[in-house]
Amino acid sequence: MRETSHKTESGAIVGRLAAVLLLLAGILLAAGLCAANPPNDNPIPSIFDPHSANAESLYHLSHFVLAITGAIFVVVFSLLAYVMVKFRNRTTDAGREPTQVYGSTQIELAWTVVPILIVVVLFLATARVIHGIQDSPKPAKVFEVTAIGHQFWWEFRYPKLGIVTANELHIPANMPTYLKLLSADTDHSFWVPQLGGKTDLIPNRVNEMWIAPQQTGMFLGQCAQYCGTQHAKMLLRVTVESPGEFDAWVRAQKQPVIQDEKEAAGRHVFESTSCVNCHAVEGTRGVGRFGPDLTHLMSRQTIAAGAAENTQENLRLWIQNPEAIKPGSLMPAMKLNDVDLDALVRYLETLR
Ligand code: HEC
Ligand SMILES: [Cu+2]
Repeated sequence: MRETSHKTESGAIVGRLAAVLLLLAGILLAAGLCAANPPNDNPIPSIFDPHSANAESLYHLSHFVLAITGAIFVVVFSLLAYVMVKFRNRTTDAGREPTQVYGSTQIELAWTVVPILIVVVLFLATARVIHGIQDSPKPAKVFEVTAIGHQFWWEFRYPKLGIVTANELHIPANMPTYLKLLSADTDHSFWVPQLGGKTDLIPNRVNEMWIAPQQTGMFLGQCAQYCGTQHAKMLLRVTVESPGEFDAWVRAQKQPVIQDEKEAAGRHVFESTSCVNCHAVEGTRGVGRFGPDLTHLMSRQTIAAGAAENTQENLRLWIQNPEAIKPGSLMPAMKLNDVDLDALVRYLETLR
């Protein structure tokens, strides 16, 4: 009689353990599939794949923290599992209470002192990495960019080159880039996980951060601070280029727009509607700074801070109804008639 009840009990425990293991295996498999197959042109912005000196030190720190917290997990989980199995309620216990233990200086000291030590170690390790990144001496040769957060897009200014662009940052690979971070409205946060940690962009304050990419390529990022309705579609693209490629990009950005007379009608639509109050296009009446600079719009792969690809269809849809692509966007629906809209989109497509 005793024997059988014992057997069914352990059977139930084994069954439950198997279910938990199966669940864990499923989660691991799903995570593995996600990590194993990143689409080529859209790398997963993971902190576990660093490509910049400062991102590298954060990566090592996160390994250290994960090792410590992982060890805590293993110890606590094993003790818990052991206690649950060993002291489970047996039918033979007949509802009796176990022996009660009141107060143990040793145990209380242990569970106070050990966590304090762990927290101090984590704190010191983190402080060391933060100090190493923030207070590292500025090298003589750096590249400087100003990034301005707007609801819900990024403005990038290259003061020494006289270039203004949006959402897609191009930087050279052969020197560190120092970013001056400003905000036009509310709190944003610049975060490209593979290139560095997060730094906030705060109104009326100048923050700084640096990245030192070790490799060319495109890296995705994201505003990491809730800044309003459309915070989620405030993406960032950083293209790290070889010095040659970067110079070619700079030359293209500095080239004056060739005003194509064939598209004069579209240009007229642009200049005679309120587009000019919010957008700048060099050599036109448009000098607005509320929205992205459109002078070299077609040099960008995406529009609306990565919310859509920069195609003719998307441009058309965007101007007619930005909400269709990015609900909450601060650009109003322009409600143009089809003839004007077509002419305007054709004109925008000449802004290379
Ligand atoms: C009230 C200001 C305002 C007006 C008027 C306005 N826009 Fe915008 N526009 C914006 C803002 C703000 C954004 C950025 C939206 C975002 O990404 O969240 C934007 C984004 C864009 C973009 C995408 C640019 C990029 O690189 O992401 C294009 C193209 C554009 N506007 C064209 C126009 C045209 C053409 C007109 C006139 C028919 C116009 N806009 C009128 C404010 C305005
Ligand atoms: Cu933001």
